[in-house]
This record gives sequence, C-alpha cells and structure tokens, in this order.
Amino acid sequence: MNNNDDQNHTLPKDHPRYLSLRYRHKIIEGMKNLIVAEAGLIAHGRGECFDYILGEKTNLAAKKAIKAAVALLLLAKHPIISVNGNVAALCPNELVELSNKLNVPLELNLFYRKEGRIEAIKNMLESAGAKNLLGIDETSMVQIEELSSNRRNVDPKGIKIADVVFVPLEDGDRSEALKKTGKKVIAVDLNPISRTSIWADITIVDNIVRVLPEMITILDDLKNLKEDQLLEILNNFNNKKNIQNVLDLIKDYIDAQKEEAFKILP
Ligand code: PTJ
Repeated sequence: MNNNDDQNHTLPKDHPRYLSLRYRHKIIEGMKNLIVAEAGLIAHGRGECFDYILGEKTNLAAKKAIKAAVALLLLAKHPIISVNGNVAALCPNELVELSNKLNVPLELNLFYRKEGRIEAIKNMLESAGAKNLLGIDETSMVQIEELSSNRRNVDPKGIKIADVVFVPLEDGDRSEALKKTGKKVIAVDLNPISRTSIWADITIVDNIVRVLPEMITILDDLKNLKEDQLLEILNNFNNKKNIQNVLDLIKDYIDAQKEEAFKILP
C-alpha cells in the first residue's frame, strides 16, 4: 500500500518549475525529519504564492532593505539570528555562513514544540558548520513576558539580551512583542502586509532562499565601512515607504501579466 514515504522526489532539471519544486521537496523532507513543523508546509505554500506575484526575483525594495539590515546587524551590540524549522530546512548552509561571517549566534526559537525537533535542527545546522548555537538547552530558557506563544521561551544569552533580532519568515505576533521590549526587528517575509512585515523595523519582502546569499554578498561590501557610513545607510531607509513600493510592484507585475502570462502559448 502507498504511504507518504513512497513519493518519488526525482526532479528533472529541465522542468520549468525546477527550483520551486526543489525547495518544496526540501520542506517535505524537512518535515519527515522533524525539522519542519506540519504547518511549515502550509506556510511555505503561502510564501510561494506571494513569490509568484513578485516575479520570483529579488526586487529593488528588497535590495534596499537587505542593505539596511546588514548595516543594522553590523552596528548592533548584541545581534541574534532567530531560526525556525523552515529556514533550517531551506538554507542551512547560507544561514551558518551568515552567522559565522557576522559573528552573530543562531538561536533556535520554535513555534511548534515537538519532541526531537530541536535535536534535528541542531544536527542539521551543526553539519552545516554552525559554531555558535543557542536555544538548545530548554532547561536554561527564560521568558519574554510580552509573548504568549512557545516563542516566549528564549535563551538568556541570545534573544533575551539582544538589541537587534533577525527574524526570518514566521508567524505574526513576535515583531510586535519584541519591539515592545525595546528591540529592533529585521524580518524576512514574502507577505508585505503580514503583521510581522508591518511591525518590523526593516522588512525584507523576498524569498529567504534568495535573501541570505544576497546578505552575504552585501556584508562583504559593508563590513569595512565606518559607523557613521553605516548609520547613513540606516537613516536613508524608510520601511513604510519601502513596503509601499513593494505593493506597487505587485500591482505593476499583475498588470503586466495580463499580457505576459499568455506569451507561453503557441
Ligand atoms: O518551525 P516553527 O515551529 O518555528 O514554525 C515555523 C512556521 C513558519 C510554521 C510558523 O512560524 C508559521 O506558522 O508561520 P506563518 O504564520 O505561516 O507565517 C509564515 C510567513 O512566512 C508567511 O507570511 C509566508 O508568506 C512567509 N514565507 C513562507 N515561505 C517563505 C516566506 N517568506 C520568505 N521566504 C520564504 N521561503
């Protein structure tokens, strides 16, 4: 009898949706290995939908947000990169490379707790070369009172004392809660009008699989800048305006598709 484990994930490289399918299968494999929560599949699907109407490429607004985000991470005193199951499954190597190059720890902070998940994600990231992993020892966790979800349990050496929290894709209430504790939030979310996107100080509306490599490249450009030059980048960045530009871009993209989409027909 067939079950979910019998699916054949061999992907022909010339498939027109090859990349999209490859990432979809990483999420499915991640779920089988406990890295991704069941709801992570649905979250990924929602992301794919937004990615489609953004043209599946990094837009100018995202590039500006990425530059501001890297500047803020370089200026921060106690920055932290928060990790959930989807990000660990989609791009563990890039996550670790960014963490190591910035010398910023990765903290596991999961919405869905399930036995074995922390261990599975830890193993995945350590195989990718992670040196500085927090959020592993559940007995030493402290709480962020402003948050009601599982994410309230944080590492006393990480999110708890952080001044800047980099939050790749996730559910909605955390940017708001983190901001109420005086922290700055950098979010990556393909949905430009999610609560996460609206509350964040810097919102990168793009796919995490493209964002992390771009951040690594930009980091090489910015790492030798002086503090006042980094501050200038931040001062020139307006998050609300940037998100509004993304919304305009979606409108323009959909308008263009009224003709473009049909060009694949003979
Ligand atoms: O691993 P856990 O337990 O911490 O759970 C992680 C998920 C993602 C399941 C949890 O945070 C969740 O349920 O998130 P939501 O509320 O579904 O929100 C996910 C957001 O990420 C949505 O706004 C999606 O559009 C967006 N998104 C999904 N995939 C990507 C993405 N944004 C950027 N890149 C993606 N690849």
